[in-house]
Amino acid sequence: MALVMDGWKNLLVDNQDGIVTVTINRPKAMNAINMELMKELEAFFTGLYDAPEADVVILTGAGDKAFVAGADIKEMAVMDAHSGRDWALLGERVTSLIERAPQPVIAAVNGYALGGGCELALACDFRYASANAKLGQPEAKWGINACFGGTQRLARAVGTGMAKELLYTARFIDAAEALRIGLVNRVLPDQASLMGAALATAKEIQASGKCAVRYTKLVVNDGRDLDIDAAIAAEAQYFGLCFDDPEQKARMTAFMNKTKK
Ligand code: CO8
Repeated sequence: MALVMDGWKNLLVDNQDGIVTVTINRPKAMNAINMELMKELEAFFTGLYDAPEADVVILTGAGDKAFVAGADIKEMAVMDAHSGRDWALLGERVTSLIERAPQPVIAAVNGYALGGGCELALACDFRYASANAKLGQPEAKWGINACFGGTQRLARAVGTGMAKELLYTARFIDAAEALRIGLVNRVLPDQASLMGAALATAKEIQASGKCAVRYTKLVVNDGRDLDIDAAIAAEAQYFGLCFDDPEQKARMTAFMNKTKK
């Protein structure tokens, strides 16, 4: 399956010279994720695995109010144990697809990123936020636990104690607090500068070796769950593989020939 650009009901997809922006587009519901939207995300991110034309992905939300205000509470309200579990499994599948996508995925958090929205952002490689962003895991307020991987990824991003505090209290935090605790890497004054900064960083990544970036993503992700000896052994394996890639020869030769700074 290749990258699909058109025909989505809830996604807008744009490819600017290899930088693919995916906009979650359900602004009337603050981009809340219902089943239909989640299945589109699953199909889109599955397609990315076989999309050599995509170098870097930016994930954002339509409008200037919300990245994603969570899973659709109206749809979840009537679920039972079976449909709730299936919904959670679908969400976990999608967040894992994002986390393991071959391309780096940057979350541009342009407003509310709550519950499943915060969890989607957490599955991305890193997050930038606009100054009006509010992030949080309010699930406990609705009588459920976070279930798109949030209990695990939030703790890994900000530490267990901070994650527990946010999960237990259902509190929203603002962009400055998210920056302070390391949940986002940068805060930009508004949506335009947020998208500009995400695009500029995507271009910087694009200028690096494609294989090098992809292997780095793999080894950082995989190494997180290994002990240090196994993790650095994996690092050496990927390092070796880089030398099979023509780009390494071309880039180092260009340095020696002084044809590239
Ligand atoms: N689900 C459905 N609709 C939503 C959601 C949502 N999560 N968030 C907002 N909307 C809708 C509102 O219902 C409203 O629609 P309508 O105009 O038809 O009434 C519209 O968006 C605008 O929202 P508001 O009028 O409420 O706008 P405000 O600016 O007053 O407030 C807020 C914005 C603060 C975002 C507020 O809407 C809110 O608190 N929303 C809920 C946020 C939330 O708690 N999200 C987490 C949901 S739980 C979750 O994500 C669990 C995921 C993991 C579980 C998966 C495993 C099963």
